[in-house]
Amino acid sequence: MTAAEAVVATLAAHGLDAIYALPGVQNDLLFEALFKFSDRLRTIHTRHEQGAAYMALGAALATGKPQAYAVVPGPGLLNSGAALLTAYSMNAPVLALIGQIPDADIGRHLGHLHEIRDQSGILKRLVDHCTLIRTPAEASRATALALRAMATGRPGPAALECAIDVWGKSAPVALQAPLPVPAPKIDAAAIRRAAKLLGAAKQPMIICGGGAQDSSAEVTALSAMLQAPVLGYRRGRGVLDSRDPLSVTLPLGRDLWGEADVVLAVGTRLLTQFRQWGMDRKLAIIRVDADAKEHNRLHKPAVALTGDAKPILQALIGELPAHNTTRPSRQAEMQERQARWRQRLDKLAPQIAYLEAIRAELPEDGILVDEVTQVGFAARLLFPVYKPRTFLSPGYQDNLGWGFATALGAQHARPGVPVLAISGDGGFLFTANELATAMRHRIPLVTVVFNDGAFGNVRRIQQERYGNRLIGSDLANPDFVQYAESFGAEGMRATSPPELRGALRRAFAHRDGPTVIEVPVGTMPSPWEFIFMPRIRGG
Ligand SMILES: Cc1ncc(C[n+]2csc(CCOP(=O)(O)OP(=O)(O)O)c2C)c(N)n1
Ligand SMILES: [Mg+2]
Repeated sequence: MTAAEAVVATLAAHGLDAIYALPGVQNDLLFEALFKFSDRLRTIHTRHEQGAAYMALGAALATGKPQAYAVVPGPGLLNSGAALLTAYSMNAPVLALIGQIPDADIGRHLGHLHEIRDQSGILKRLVDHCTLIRTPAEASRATALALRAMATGRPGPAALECAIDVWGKSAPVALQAPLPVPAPKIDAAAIRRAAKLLGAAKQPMIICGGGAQDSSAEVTALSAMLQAPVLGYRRGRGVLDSRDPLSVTLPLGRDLWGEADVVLAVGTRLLTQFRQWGMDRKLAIIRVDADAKEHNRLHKPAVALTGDAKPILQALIGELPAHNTTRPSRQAEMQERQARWRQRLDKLAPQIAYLEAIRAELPEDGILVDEVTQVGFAARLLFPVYKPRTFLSPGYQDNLGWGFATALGAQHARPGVPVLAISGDGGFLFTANELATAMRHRIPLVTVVFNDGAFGNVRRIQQERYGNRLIGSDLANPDFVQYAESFGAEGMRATSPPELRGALRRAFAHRDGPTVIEVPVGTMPSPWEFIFMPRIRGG
């Protein structure tokens, strides 16, 4: 087998069935192998390397399973950089396969095509696990080790580099089967301490981050046992169904943080809580995190539990009844408090009307991919999310332009459910070229572009905080309907929430290719007072 065949066969043996890729001479022999294995692993080629990497990211987020992309070195790698950075920040299992200049010349600065200084060093700053494959004999094991690293501890991306003249080298290859992922032993004494604390808590609260996405049933059970509200914002949304009165987001979550005596934090950095909302000695924190280094970064928790959230929460559910009491329902109280905040959030009425139209048409298991745009900011606060992994939000990078191509990957990996991308006119044009990819591979993604002719968020800040000195925030746009149609995609325009509903219904019925719906909008009210809120604890 060649080194390339060993890598591809190993990916297939690990259950990957697609690779998002953009070819080039350094990777020609990788593509030869992809051709050979095309019945097991489909190659989805994109129009820009960022599209390939974002698609892998979207596929990983929508499925929770590892995904891969392949690009040429130097500019190919850098073009994929923002997506790889986002994958790291979101703990998403994305494998980057990156080409290299001739093996013997790596590090010699000879000016080979796409040469970049210390590519391995750059990759090591972007991912935790990175290997340069030097022989076909090591290629399969290197791939399996990368995939294991992506699932070990805090999940995340990994990278494999391989030189132009190594991909095609042949040797007898022993294919490496998936390696077992080491799981830390659950600390029974810590589980007992956590159960005691929670059982005795007067105002328990649960906070979920992206690390809780695969323990929805456990969080739901604990919330019911403790009558504890569950805060999820952005990446933690959908862990507890929004229809449960105990399911909260911002800003009610901040009020509850101010009242809590014990917080169970699952797969979240707690950065907003510690840095914005404040902390004091009256609050005990129980942290569940896959990464032991996360526990003590800002405040030492009362109890630290390291490992996968699901088995840890299951152990906690087993232990809790011995320490907990039957608690009166908080349903009425929570409904009343949610309604009160909802009245204040009505300030965001224009965004809410569009979100209601979307929720009415997006099926329960449909996936909404959020963007750095006005309706997106409101969605994080208000969009009802019913199931885990159905609300994809870009995490702390919050990088404009991630949405469309990420959604394309989500829709490609989950063909059975409708995926909807929302974006502004600014964000959409970061990757709108990938409409060609959606057409080429018949990906039925539906995209709504809210067009205010501006980097609206920036423009509003310039208006409100900088004396209306507008600079670099107005945009000249194409006609988005004609733009979509020029690719052969469906293009629609909707000028009101009811019209958007109708357009969405038609768009979701069209499963043969992509649809873009342009929604012309005016300036929207600012959401920031609900997102950056003042300290509530610790003076
Ligand atoms: C990669 C990146 N570049 C720049 C920004 C800063 N930024 C945040 S919002 C925004 C404007 C968004 O414009 P648009 O997509 O049209 O959404 P709107 O606010 O108009 O709804 C910009 C430039 C960012 N978040 N990420
Ligand atoms: Mg805009």
